[in-house]
Amino acid sequence: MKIVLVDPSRLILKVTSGYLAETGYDVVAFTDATEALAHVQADAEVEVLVTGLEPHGLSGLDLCRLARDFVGARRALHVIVMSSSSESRRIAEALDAGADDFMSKPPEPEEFLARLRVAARATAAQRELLRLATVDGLTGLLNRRAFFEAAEQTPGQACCLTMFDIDRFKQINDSFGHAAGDRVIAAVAREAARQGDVAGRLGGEEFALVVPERRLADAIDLCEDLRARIAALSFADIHRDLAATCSFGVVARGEDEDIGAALQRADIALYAAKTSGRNRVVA
Ligand code: GH3
Ligand code: MG
Ligand code: MG
Ligand code: MG
Repeated sequence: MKIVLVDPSRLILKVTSGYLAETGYDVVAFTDATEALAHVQADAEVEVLVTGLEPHGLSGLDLCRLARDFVGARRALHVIVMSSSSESRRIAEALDAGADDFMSKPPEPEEFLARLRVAARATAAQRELLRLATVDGLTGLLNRRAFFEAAEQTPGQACCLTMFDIDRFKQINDSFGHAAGDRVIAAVAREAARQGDVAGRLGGEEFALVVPERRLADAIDLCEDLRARIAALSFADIHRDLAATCSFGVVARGEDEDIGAALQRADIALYAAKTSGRNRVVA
């Protein structure tokens, strides 16, 4: 677990970092809250922020607020405020500023370590909820909403997009059963995941991929490879006649075009791929 520790006292930072590191925690210490905030923002693996109330740069409460605002609900971050005063008003202010926990300063190792075990439980639960909310259970790809969010993060113009759909999938279900259909969906998804980091299952047997190519011609080549690999998949352990093909619509995303608009264009190209015979790539 990565911890960012913030306090103006170098002595407290040194002593505390010492026993946390001995226990196996990965600690980065700051006397300046602005630097600490930048570190929390830059390293998504930081899951615990521990701050005194009066570091350099920003107040501890402002650091809580800014760190909390930055991560929102998209990342697990457990914030602990430590203060030499344990007046109720102080504790309430810290909790209202976004802290999850409060402890006296300097912290007693036994208590601090126990509070970090609380932090580990809380962040593990939040990470699991985030995973359940973003990852499709059958395929391990991003679900529809998470795909849109992730794709929106990739700068426009730097990529192309494809939307693709399994051909005559209803027949696959009807002829070989729903479980076989699920196996086909999972196998198609595995091939798609090999082709790019941002791969999503938009619904049923429909997928989308951010293609890490700038030029439409290169994106078409990449989709053509993916199309051929899917068509070559064998499902002989289910039935020797079971096979799957996909139709693809590909677009280059415009500079300021949002993902929804680009995918709508990809869907139109996908429709053209379907009506012109299926198992093909149309741009
Ligand atoms: P087309 O070539 O035009 O895409 O034909 P299609 O049969 O694939 O058409 P359509 O998109 O209408 O059918 C999709 C079917 O996928 C309908 C639905 O029953 C089935 N389906 C949706 N989600 C799942 C799933 O998770 N598992 C299985 N086995 N089937 C699913
Ligand atoms: Mg369809
Ligand atoms: Mg289909
Ligand atoms: Mg479909």
